[in-house]
Amino acid sequence: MLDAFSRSVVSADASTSALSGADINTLKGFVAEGNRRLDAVNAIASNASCMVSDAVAGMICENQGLIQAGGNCYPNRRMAACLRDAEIILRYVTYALLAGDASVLDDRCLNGLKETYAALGVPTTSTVRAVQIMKAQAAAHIKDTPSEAFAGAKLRKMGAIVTEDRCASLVAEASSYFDRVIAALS
Ligand SMILES: CCC1=C(C)/C(=C/C2=NC(=C\c3[nH]c(/C=C4\NC(=O)[C@H](C)[C@H]4CC)c(C)c3CCC(=O)O)/C(CCC(=O)O)=C2C)NC1=O
Repeated sequence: MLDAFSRSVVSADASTSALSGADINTLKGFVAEGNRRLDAVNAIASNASCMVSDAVAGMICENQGLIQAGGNCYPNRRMAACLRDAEIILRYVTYALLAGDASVLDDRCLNGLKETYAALGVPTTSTVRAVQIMKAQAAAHIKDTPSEAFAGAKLRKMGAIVTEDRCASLVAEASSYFDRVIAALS
C-alpha cells in the first residue's frame, strides 16, 4: 500500500533518480491542502451509512427484480452482503482519498472482485449503478452542497468552510477512485 509520499519514492527509485523538484512541489501541495483533504474524507466517512443505504435502495428501486426470488439481493442474507459490499467499497475509496493514492483500493478491495462477482452471480451492472450513486453523493458531500430535492428530511450539511472552488480538485480525485471501481468491475 502506497501513499502520495511513498509513491514518489517508488517512482524515483524505479528510474534510479533523486526526487525531482516537480515531485517535491507536488508533495508540498499535498501538505498545504492537507486540511481540505481531511475535510473531504470526513465528509464521506461521517455520512457513509446513509450514503450506502441510499445508494443500494436507489439501485433496487430502479431494478426491483433484485429483491425478488432469483435476484441477487434476495433473500436477506444476500441483501446484507450487498449492503456490506457497498460499505466496503466506500470505505476503501475514503482510504485512497486520505492517502492520495489508489493502491490501497486496488490491492485490498478491487483485486479479484470482478472474478468473485462472476463466480457468485453478483450482477456488476447493478453494483456499478450503486457505485455511481455513491460517486454523486460523495461529490455533493465534499462540496457541501447536498440537494434538498434529493435528501429531503435527511439533508445534512457539514458546515465546513468551503473554499471558492468548492474543493473541485478533491471532488475530481474522489470521482477518479469511484471510476476506478467501475472500471475494475466492467
Ligand atoms: C475487503 C474486500 C472485500 C470485498 C470487496 C468483498 C466482496 C465480496 N462480496 C461477496 C458476496 C456478495 N456480494 C453481493 C453484492 C451485491 N449483490 C447485488 O445484487 C448487488 C448488485 C450487490 C451490492 C451492491 C452479494 C449479494 C453477495 C453474496 C452472494 C451469494 O452468496 O450468493 C463475497 C463472497 C463471500 C461473502 O459472501 O462474504 C465477497 C468476497 N469481500 C471482501 O473481503
